[in-house]
Amino acid sequence: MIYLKKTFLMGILILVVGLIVLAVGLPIGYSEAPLEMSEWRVTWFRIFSAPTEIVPIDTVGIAVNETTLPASFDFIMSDLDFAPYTGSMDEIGLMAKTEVYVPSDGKVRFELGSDDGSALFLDGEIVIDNWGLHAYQPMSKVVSLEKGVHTLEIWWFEWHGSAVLSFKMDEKVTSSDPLYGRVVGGAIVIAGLAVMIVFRPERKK
Ligand SMILES: [Ca+2]
Repeated sequence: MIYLKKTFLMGILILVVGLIVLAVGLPIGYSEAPLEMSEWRVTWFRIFSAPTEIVPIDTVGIAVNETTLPASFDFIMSDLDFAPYTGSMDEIGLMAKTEVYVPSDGKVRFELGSDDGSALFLDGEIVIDNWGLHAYQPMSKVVSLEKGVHTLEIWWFEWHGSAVLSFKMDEKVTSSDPLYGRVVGGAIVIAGLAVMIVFRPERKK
């Protein structure tokens, strides 16, 4: 009899867990969908001074080249990589723009690294402030994005010494999936009810 009683209580416990899952969802219930990126459109600059505050590179330099770079969610350029575009490895900068199509609402992680300063903008709003004269340092941020097309822009400058620019972002958007929580929660509730019915206490005669 004690065994049956414990099993019945276990059914109630399973039922409660199922109801909680139904109410709050599951942290592991998520989906991933691939992003689509256009090629980067880049304007290259020779700069006259190292900007202490975040300003468009064209306010401290002169455009010397316009190119595209392949659409890439992950790239790193350093020192000699810049010379073909600017004719120099120092006192240079760039402003690069692209569009990203996000197929569903969700979270995306960005990382921007630079020597010297850089900034990342999403739809015109600053997301990562990595500005200043400094050795290479990466900075990252996770951002919630709505489904649709979003604009990304990078501003970067190199004054003296070594020069690096790196960019990384998730290639997939991670979305929480409420349906998953409901299906799993519903299944747990049914399992709890089944246990309660099968192991229900018998009435004394
Ligand atoms: Ca430098």
